[in-house]
Amino acid sequence: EIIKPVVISTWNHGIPANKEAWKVLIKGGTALDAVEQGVRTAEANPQVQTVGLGGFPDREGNVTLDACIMDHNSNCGSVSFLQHIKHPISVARKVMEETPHIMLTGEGALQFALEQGFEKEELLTPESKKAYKEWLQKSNYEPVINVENHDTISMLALDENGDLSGACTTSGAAWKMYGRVGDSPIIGAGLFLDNEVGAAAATGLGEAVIRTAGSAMVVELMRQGKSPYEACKEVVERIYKVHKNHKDLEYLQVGFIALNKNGEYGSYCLRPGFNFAVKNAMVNNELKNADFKIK
Ligand code: SD4
Repeated sequence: EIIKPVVISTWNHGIPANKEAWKVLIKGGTALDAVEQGVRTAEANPQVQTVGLGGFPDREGNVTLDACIMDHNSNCGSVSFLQHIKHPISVARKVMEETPHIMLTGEGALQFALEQGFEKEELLTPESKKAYKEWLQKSNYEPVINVENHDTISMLALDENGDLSGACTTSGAAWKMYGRVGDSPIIGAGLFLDNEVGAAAATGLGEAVIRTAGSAMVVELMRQGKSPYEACKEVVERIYKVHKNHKDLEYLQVGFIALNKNGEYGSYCLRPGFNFAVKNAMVNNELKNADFKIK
């Protein structure tokens, strides 16, 4: 029996995000609307210092945002290196629906957002500015595992109709170089879905997820018959193998969530500390700790 609707999303802020997404799903709304509404909660929350408003800046003090969205028809939209817009996920959706393209970046993305009626805002909050000033004293780039490269919100949903959608939005790795783009706006890396099979999304060090086409691989493994858990596990193990002798290993954390067409979900990460939130008719928006590779 297929348990639907269902929504899953990454980290603690998945709880309020799922709650919002559920309001859409329970009314028979689409997974697309659900994931957009869901992740907007994290974008708008200044306490979430790794997504949207209040995000940690890059090493020059700029808050730059990456986001993407994908629906059951494989339509997708994405923005990268976007500044001054609180809801990049909604801009990504506009790129999907209103342009002939998939991805807009930097100044072009900002210009498009303003044309679409989004407001230009200051996203660097006093708290994040303070953290930045503290970071500047040492200025070393070794992201703290589960802290500085964590908290991207990725969300996957299966609606009443049996259709999948996904969304992913982040301010990226804290203290990154100006212009750095991570996995989160890249379809196939930070997010991927195939409505015949399932959906997957990533969190963690984007460089590692891009190198391995992470989310696309998870979906492909589900197509070959693996459960969402098994598919996430195999890709994390592959990422570990690829990075065994890599300089990034020291601060490498990656985690995946996956959801298949039957409403089954799963997750796996490299190191302890990654959790995700689940809401369906059986699980009432609970946080679950992902199983991990490096014990
Ligand atoms: C990035 N993947 O920009 C993002 C950061 C992240 O959880 O996921 N944090 O590399």
